[in-house]
Amino acid sequence: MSRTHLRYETKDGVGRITLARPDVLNSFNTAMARELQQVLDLAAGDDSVRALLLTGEGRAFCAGQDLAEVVPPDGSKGPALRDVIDENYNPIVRKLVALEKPVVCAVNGVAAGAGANLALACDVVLAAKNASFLQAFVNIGLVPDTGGTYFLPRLIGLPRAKALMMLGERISAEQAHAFGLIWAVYEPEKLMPEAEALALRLAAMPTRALGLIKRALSASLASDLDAQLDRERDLQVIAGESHDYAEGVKAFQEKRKPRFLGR
Ligand code: T3D
Repeated sequence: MSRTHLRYETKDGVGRITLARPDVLNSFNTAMARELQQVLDLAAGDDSVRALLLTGEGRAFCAGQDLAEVVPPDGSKGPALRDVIDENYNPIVRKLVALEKPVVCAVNGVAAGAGANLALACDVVLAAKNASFLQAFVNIGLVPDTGGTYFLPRLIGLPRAKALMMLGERISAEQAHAFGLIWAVYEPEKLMPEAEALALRLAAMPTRALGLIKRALSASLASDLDAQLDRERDLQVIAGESHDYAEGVKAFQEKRKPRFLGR
C-alpha cells in the first residue's frame, strides 16, 4: 500500500508510525488522516504487531489541521468542518482507543491543535525537552476537538484544562509533565532511543492483558464504581484464560523470566 504522508514500518513486534509532512509541521490533511486510519487498522489486524510507536518527522510532532486545506489561500472552498471531524479525526481517536495494544507517542516537537489531542489519545506519552503542547483551537476561533475536551480535563483536571483551552497558551514538555499530562521528558537526542526501548519492552509483555487494561481504563473514565468492579471481574476472566497468564505464573514459580507470546 503506497503512503505519501506518513511512514509505517514493523519490526520486532513494534509498528512505527512517523507523520511525514515536515514542511507544514506534520499538520493533518485529509490524506494523512486517512493513511493514519489505514495503518491503525493494519496494526489492529496484525498479531505480529504488539505495540505501536507514533512520532513526527522533523522539528514538530504535529501542528493539527492543515489550515491551507480547510481554508485554501486561493479562496476556493475547503471541506466542511463537520466532515473533517467525522471522517478524519474522530475515527482516528476511536481506533486508537479501541486498539487493544499499547501505543507509545514520542512527541518530538510542537504538538498543536488536533496534534496535541492526538498525543493525548495515545497510551504512554514521552516528549523531548524542546517539545511543547498547545491547544491552538481558540487562537483561530475554534473549539478543541480530536477528543481533547474528553481527555484533557480527565488527565489534568478542569481548572488546568479550561485555562489551557481558553487561553490557547503553549506549555513546555516539562510543564506538561508537571501537570501529569505526559509520562516522561527526555533530552531531544534521547527521546527516540527511549521511546524505541519502551515500545520494544511493551511488545514483549502480555499483550492481551495490556489490551484489557486499556479497555478497563477507557471505560473507567465514564463508569461508576459498581460498573467498574463488574468490568474488572469480567476482564480478569478473559485475562485468566490467556497463555500469558499461565506462563506468567509458571515463570514466577520456576523463578525465571516469563516468555510472553501476546495471547
Ligand atoms: O477542519 C478543521 O479545521 C477542524 C479541525 C480542527 C483541528 C485543528 O487542529 S484546529 C488547529 C489547527 N492548528 C493550528 O491552529 C496551529 C497553527 N500553527 C501554529 O500555531 C504554529 O505554526 C505552531 C505554534 C504550531 C509552531 O510555530 P512555529 O513558529 O514553530 O512555526 P511556524 O513558522 O508557525 O510554522 C512553520 C511552517 O509550518 C509555516 O510555513 P512556512 O511559512 O514555513 O511556509 C507554517 O505556515 C506551517 N504551518 C504550521 N502549522 C500549520 C502550518 N501550515 C498549515 N497548517 C498548520 N496547522
